[in-house]
Amino acid sequence: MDTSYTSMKTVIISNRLPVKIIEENNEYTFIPSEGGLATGLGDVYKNGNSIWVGWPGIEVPEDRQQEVVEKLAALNLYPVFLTQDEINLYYEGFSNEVLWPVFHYLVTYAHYEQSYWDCYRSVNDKFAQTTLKLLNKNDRIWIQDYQLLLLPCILRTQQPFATIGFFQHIPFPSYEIFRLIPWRKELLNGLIGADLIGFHTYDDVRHFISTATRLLPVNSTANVLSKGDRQIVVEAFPMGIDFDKFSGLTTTQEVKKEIDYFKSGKNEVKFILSIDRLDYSKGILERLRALELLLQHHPEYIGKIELYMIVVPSRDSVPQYRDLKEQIDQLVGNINAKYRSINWIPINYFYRSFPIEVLSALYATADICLVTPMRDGMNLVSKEYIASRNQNDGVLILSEMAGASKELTDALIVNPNNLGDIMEAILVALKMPLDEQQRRMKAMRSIVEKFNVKHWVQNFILRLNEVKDTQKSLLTK
Ligand code: GDG
Repeated sequence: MDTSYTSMKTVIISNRLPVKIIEENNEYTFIPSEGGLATGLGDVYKNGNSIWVGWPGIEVPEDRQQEVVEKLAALNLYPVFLTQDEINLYYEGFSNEVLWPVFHYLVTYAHYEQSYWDCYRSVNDKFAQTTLKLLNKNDRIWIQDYQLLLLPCILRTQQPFATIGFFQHIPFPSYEIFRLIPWRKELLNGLIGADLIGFHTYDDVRHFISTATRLLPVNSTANVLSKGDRQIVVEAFPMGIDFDKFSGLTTTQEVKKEIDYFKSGKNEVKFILSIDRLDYSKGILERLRALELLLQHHPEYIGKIELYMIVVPSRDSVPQYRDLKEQIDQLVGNINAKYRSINWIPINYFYRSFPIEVLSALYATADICLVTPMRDGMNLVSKEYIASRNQNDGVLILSEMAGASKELTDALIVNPNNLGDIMEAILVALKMPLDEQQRRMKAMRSIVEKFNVKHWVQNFILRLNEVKDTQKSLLTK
């Protein structure tokens, strides 16, 4: 078994490359982005001869593609160029209007358009063609997420002995939900081209195995599927965060200044934080309704609590996201109008993103972090809050539907559909004695610190090597 996880070339493939693009004076500049996945995989693709393949994030005219290829190659990144039509149909269409809602159990939001599916197939094929040109015989391939479900099988067909891992960042639904998709068998056949398939939780693993064995001619023993002489291992790899980064940020001068600013004049007010991308899976409306319920039934907290709610713009060309934004605006407006006073407002609502330093100061200042998604593969915000609590105080309220709830059992766990449950949890959090906060936070911090994003990457890659070694030894017997 290979013990050094960076010693062999890994080809990482994801929908988006980990870069921010700036286009100024007809010139492209690419800045490596520092999202969770990019940080975790940094040790892999920034070192040695490993590479990352993906869409650069904008439509690049044909006559400028060579320039982009050269600039990205300097960062070990290789672009798959997509047209605006492809982005509309493959990404916004099939990925975000079929797979995203169905995998998050919101089946009535799905649009089963044949044109979306046709384009999803052809774009997965495009990713395969770019990858095959860059691939050498012994390379290890690691595919990320639901936009590329067909890619494992396309690559396997071309390279029968390739080492292929796949990780899905969003939930895998139960069979009864997945079976609704018209192209269900094609999707599953695509995925089982991989040697190792990873999900955040054991529940996702269970759902995938039961779905695959019901819909495909495969057998399963525990968490291994077999098809002919091929074996496919399916396991849980709960993703972590860069603990040191979030813990360290709160001690920098810049963040300390922001923390002082947030705290000034607010000694009597408890501060509740919520941070999400705009998405119907995140339970934003329900969270607001729970806060409204609290203000209605516990008027003693009027003037004593404030919610800071950051909603990061996302997918706003999809109609359901636009509707959701309007509903949030309206509900926030109603609650604030009803309960605010001249010098106090219950909800400080921001529809934009902030620099990481502001985020860090918010995490470090918030007495309570309220994370109540209807469904979430993992939810990294909950882990970032914990990593930012260097004094071991603060309370995390966490939905049982988030993958993170399986690890962070010392949070106050709630059912996000039960507004009374969320309200009660906020009341418990507001009154929780410091020693209890510290006991819970310490336990969660040690988990988030140990199972960080680098641990996640290393674990997946080592397991992929191990699975492949076992397969090879079975084939030579
Ligand atoms: C998908 C799955 C799974 C947010 N606001 C700002 C900002 N953020 C960053 C957070 C966090 C990330 O965005 C959000 O991550 P989540 O995990 O909470 O959610 P998704 O985006 O839906 O991610 C999810 C994840 O993939 C990983 O597998 O956990 O279940 O849905 O890192 O910090 N960052 C900055 N400014 C903001 O205003 N800089």
